[in-house]
Amino acid sequence: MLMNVLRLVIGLVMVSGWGGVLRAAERPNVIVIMADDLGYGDVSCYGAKTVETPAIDRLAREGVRFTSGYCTASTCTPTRFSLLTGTYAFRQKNTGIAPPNGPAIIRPGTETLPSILKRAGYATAVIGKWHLGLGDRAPDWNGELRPGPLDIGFDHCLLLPTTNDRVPQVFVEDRRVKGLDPADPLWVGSEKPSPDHATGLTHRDGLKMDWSHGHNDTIHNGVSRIGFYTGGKAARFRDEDLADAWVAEAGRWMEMNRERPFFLYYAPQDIHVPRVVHERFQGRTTMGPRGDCIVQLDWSVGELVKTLERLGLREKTLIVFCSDNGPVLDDGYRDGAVEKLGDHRPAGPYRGGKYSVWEGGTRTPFITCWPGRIAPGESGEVVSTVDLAASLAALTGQELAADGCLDSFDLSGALLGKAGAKGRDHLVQQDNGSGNFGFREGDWKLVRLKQRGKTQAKVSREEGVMPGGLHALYRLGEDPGERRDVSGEHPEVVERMVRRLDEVVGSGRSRAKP
Ligand code: NG6
Ligand code: CA
Repeated sequence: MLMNVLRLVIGLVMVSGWGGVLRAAERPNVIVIMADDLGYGDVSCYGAKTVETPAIDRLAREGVRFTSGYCTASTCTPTRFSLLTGTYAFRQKNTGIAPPNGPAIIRPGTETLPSILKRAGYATAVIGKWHLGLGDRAPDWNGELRPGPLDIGFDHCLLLPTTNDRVPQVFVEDRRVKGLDPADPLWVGSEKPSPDHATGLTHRDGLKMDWSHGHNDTIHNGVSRIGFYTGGKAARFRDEDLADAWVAEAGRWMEMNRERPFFLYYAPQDIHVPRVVHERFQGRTTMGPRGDCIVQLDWSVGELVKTLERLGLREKTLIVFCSDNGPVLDDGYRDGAVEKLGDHRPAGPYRGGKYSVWEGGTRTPFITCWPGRIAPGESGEVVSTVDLAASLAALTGQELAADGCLDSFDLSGALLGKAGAKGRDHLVQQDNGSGNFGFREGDWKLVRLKQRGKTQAKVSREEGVMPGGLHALYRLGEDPGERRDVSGEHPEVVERMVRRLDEVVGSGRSRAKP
């Protein structure tokens, strides 16, 4: 009898992840702030000295600062795919960096974080960078952009459709390009539309920010981009105004939904290239535009918190702060990020950054904050953005579809900073989809390359080629910078981890079948 009760209790603890199911009245608003290209070391609460981030630091001070918080991939599209679906992106084709005319990657009917919270009675919105494609085969820029966020669980959206360095520079509001004049249709393509179309190649001298690689197609706002477009002039935004636009829209939407629980996926483009901040933030740091972007990002976070305070919602709101991939310096524009870096270490103590499967690629700032409910502190538990779906489902009492959220674990206890609650016991790290993987199990980190040679360089643009063969093994505790490959000393660990990684990748899911 006692054993049975014990088993039941243990079972419940395992199932609930220890966060417990909250009664409807206790369910918090949830804001997931996902910064773009922000590295582990880019904010002062994670060790930055050259730039100050008081608003983000405040979240860390009043919440849990995770030291092993991860996104799933070292580029944007796969991380955002897995944030919203609870499934690793490598399980689905075409989840690498989405092109300007890419179709919707998350198909209607997929179990998603917003659809789960909608079932729980939440109002749902995404404001900011999308980069998960729109439309069936391609976006119909002058018509209905369907499917899109509204078909996978969001009630409302205001989007930067792809990235700020990819065309077009327009907002998408719900299903349409915002402010589009039908008399001036928007055309987007991958070929130069006419011989006299001005580009970053033909008009390089007049650019306000020069490019370094790629990014030399259509010019808008003095900056040449990836891809071509014409028309839609009235709908185009200035890069300088993006942060203000997101903040204003988020404020308006939260106020409108103040009486209901809401879920806001807040996705500012900061600090992605081209790094063009509002005039009032220009020159605010010694690091040039990259530093200024961090200041602008921090300002936005502070504004969101101010809005919550004004609406009396601060204690009713769980904020998760994270990033979509690790840092990069020169990502295609000559903006001084390399030259003005000084002592700043964008990835903190970690190796690599954006595009890599070293720790710097996916280990990022990760903070949860819910005043009154989360005791402030620090956590070394391994948590990932892919776990938000199952964790928030558990907190709000929602069952996950059996065939959905295939890699999402209920870590609600760890995310709420509960003493003794465990994070993940293993974690897969991917890049843009080359087949290279990082695999963490406790203190062990395996790096596995798909091929020797060409793909090796891709493991890290910044920090070069992995010496030796296809595998490397590191002990993160004593060697957080992944410098000393100990695979030769521990072949049995390599073998075990390779087998487990194969299992996770090959079995189609890592969340147990219900
Ligand atoms: C790369 C771009 C880079 C950035 C990245 C996507 C070039 C040479 N590089 O292809 O600038 O846009 O895609 O970044 O074009 S992400 O954060 O959205 O994944
Ligand atoms: Ca990114």
